[in-house]
Amino acid sequence: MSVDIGIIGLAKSGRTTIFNALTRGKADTKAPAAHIGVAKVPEPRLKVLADMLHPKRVVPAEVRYIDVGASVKELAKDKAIGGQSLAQLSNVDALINVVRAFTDDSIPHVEGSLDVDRDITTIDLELAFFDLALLERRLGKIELSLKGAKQLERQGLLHEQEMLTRVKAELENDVPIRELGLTPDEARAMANYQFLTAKPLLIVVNIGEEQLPQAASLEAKLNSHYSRPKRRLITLCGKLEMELSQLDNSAAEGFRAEFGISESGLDRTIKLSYELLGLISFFTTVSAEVKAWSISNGTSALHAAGKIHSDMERGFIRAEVISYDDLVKCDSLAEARKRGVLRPEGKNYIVQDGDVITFLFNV
Ligand SMILES: Nc1nc2c(ncn2[C@@H]2O[C@H](COP(=O)(O)OP(=O)(O)O)[C@@H](O)[C@H]2O)c(=O)[nH]1
Ligand SMILES: [Mg+2]
Repeated sequence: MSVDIGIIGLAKSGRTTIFNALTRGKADTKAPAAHIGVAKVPEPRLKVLADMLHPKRVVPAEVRYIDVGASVKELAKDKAIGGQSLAQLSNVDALINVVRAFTDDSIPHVEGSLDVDRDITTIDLELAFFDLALLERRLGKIELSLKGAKQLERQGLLHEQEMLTRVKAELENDVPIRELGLTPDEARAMANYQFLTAKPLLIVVNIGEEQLPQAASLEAKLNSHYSRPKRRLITLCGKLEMELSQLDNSAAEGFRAEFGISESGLDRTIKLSYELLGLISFFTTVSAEVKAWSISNGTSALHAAGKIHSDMERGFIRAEVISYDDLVKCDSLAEARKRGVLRPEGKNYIVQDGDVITFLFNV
């Protein structure tokens, strides 16, 4: 399982440009088709571990970006063309909404004028609309099923009906599902429907190069308005980031310094996406490979093992765990073992960000 992030937004907002920047891709910005690409998750601790342990391979975690290439509205309307893209979109873990802020007279804005607030609202409405349609379909089916339902099934259906009716009322009042503060049980039940307003949302405001000096203040101003639970906003210069992503790292750093950009768009976007998704990293060091893995905060050692291989989960014996900081202090696993800081943990242990783990299992 990798982390999947869907890129949506109005046409000509710069979705494909930002997709290319994030994945170092060269997708044709003129082609309307969907694009899928992979980005390596920046993780500075990997390099430190590699320098210490001298593995044969260093394997970063990956994020998949999907540039859907059609609007949510179009996808929902036309099942025939939308089917596959819609399924892809429904499956993502988080969404990026690209909003145009750059000016370019040769590229007319689809709505006729530049208006960041309007465009943010437009996409919010499209997502809400999509979920409302889904809710209505499901509620209709429940209604039908209730007619012939036996007692036990009936209880379940009534419970579901009650929950969905509540969610629908909130959505109609412009409260997206991600802001409802659902209990973990409710959230788990809701996850099955793959509602779009339940997904964490990163709004990427695509600015022009000439706006770079104001990027930070614009971002702060917009965030004070749009930052909510599981929703954040950043400003990026998509076109420049795309050009820089095609250069090697040191050249790109040089240009960034000139433009006064402290961190790459890729790094910032992934970092924020991870925060929104509640993801943490852990590391494995077996078979001459140092690998980074992404899991949800709160995952047990057992499920973390299952993320690597289902055999590891099935035959789980125990985990040997050391925190990244402790390992760096000891400077080797052998020394850590000698000092007794490499500790055995059982299947219910909650994996912490930065844990270096060896899973023991038999199959
Ligand atoms: N001037 C300028 N043009 C941009 C910027 N970002 C994207 N564009 C251009 O806007 C057009 C639409 O971008 P594209 O990524 O294809 O948008 P999409 O339709 O949302 O996928 C392309 O010609 C891009 O080169 C930007 O930051 N500044
Ligand atoms: Mg495009």
